[in-house]
Amino acid sequence: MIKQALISVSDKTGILEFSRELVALGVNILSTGGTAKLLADNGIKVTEVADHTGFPEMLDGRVKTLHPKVHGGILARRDFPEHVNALAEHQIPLIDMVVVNLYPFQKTIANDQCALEDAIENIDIGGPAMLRSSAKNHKDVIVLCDPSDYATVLAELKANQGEACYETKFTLAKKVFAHTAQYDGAITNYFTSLGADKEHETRSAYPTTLNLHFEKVQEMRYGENPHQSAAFYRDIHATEGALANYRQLQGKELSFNNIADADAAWECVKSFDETACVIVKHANPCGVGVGLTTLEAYSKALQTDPTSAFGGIIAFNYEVDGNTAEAVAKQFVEVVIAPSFTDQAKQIFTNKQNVRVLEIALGHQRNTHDLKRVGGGLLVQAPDAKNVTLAEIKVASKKQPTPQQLQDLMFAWRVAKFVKSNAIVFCGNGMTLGVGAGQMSRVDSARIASIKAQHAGLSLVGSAVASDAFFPFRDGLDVVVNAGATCVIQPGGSMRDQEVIDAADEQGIVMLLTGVRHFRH
Ligand code: 93A
Repeated sequence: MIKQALISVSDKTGILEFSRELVALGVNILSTGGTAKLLADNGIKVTEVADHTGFPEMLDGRVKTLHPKVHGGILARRDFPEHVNALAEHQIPLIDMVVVNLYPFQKTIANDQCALEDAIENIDIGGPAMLRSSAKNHKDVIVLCDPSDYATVLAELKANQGEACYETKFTLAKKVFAHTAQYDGAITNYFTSLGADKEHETRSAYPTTLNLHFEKVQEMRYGENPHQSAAFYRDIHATEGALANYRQLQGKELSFNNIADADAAWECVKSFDETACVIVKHANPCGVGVGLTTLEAYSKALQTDPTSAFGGIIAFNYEVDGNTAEAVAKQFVEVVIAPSFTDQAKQIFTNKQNVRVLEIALGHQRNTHDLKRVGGGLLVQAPDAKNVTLAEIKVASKKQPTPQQLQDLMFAWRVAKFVKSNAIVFCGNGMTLGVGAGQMSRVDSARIASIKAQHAGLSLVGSAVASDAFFPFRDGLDVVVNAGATCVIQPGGSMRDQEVIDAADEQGIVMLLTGVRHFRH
């Protein structure tokens, strides 16, 4: 039966209701300045920590709860007679519950203009000390650092004569250590991001040590291959629109490869404003289509490469209706992703229980960093967020593009960004016609893309081509033009740009330069 709780919170959400209920359970409440005032003003009986310790809050609040009468009451082992006797000798009452949330350090530094002085004042010292003391002694102390836990803990206390079971206390303690580690990580990242100048006015996005915070979502049966163990972690800052915030409506558990491919499909489909469908296999789009309906977009995406689409991951950026679901359910599909599904669509998928159906809100959340693990290290970069606008694109050829060619080229360029390098993408009429991905030479990607279109029975006559990086020689260009392309979009920037542009003019095709490269590995 808990008798005494210490409450000291910066985020005062839900604290009045919670404290009131504790008092009703007969709990004595100790509290710090601002929190105590709020409780007292609302008619809740409370003892100030300063009155409890006999020591005033001092140094502008820097020392409020750092006192043996607080930490002794939390840390004493109730089953150790020496501990119990020591408390009696020094007249230290037990504290059975600690409710603390910390000075808002992360929120303070989120403002780029935040002064070092401000950041420092928002480093909580007493709060983490109490949280850690309680979490260490979780066998006897209930510790809460998150307002969203108040209701469940209260319900348990009420149902259990003012007690919480060991499992609950352990779970809460685990949460505390994760929370204080993350808090300290944020401080470390901030300090190590400060410039060398005395006022630390420059702040880098890349601190000298990186504290990343991910929480486990699930463990998988295996990783990329059955002999590799694996788990999926979510960035604790992930918001709506992030793949990691998926909601699975049905189907088997997602595998490692499912999640990797789902991410590729979701990132690509999200980049379209019009209704789009992206089919991914082995992390590459094997078909992309846009249309007036999700069904039209899907039919186009499927046509590009029906062979590869078998067992693929299919993503939509608009609600999936019954007609589309019916068409999708006819093929072997591993995962279907959309912001939402109509009831009819959901019903249709229930007949295909193996299909994993994911709903992800359509937020434009982007990771702050792109991470790539290398032996003993980590490569960190800003994500490839660049989307060129028409105004930034130059026509390099003598021939000017028609409006239809421009539209096809912009579509092709958008897709190429999501295809592994070297990427060559043939498109036309709002769909991909041939995708050449992941080759070590650009000319081979071009050859593969045209062969794939042939196999799918698609004509490349009058098609548009995007190349994710410049053509180092004219050979790649010759391959796509001989296959039927009449317009090409590429970054430019090669030593031999002139040779390639001359080739375009010689062949009488349109060539656009974006000035932006989209390598993806
Ligand atoms: O400045 S502190 O590091 N020193 C302390 O001794 C201390 N004790 C509690 N910050 C301290 N706290 C923090 O005060 C708590 O973690 C909580 O965030 C905040 C609540 O203050 P108040 O009740 O005055 O609003």
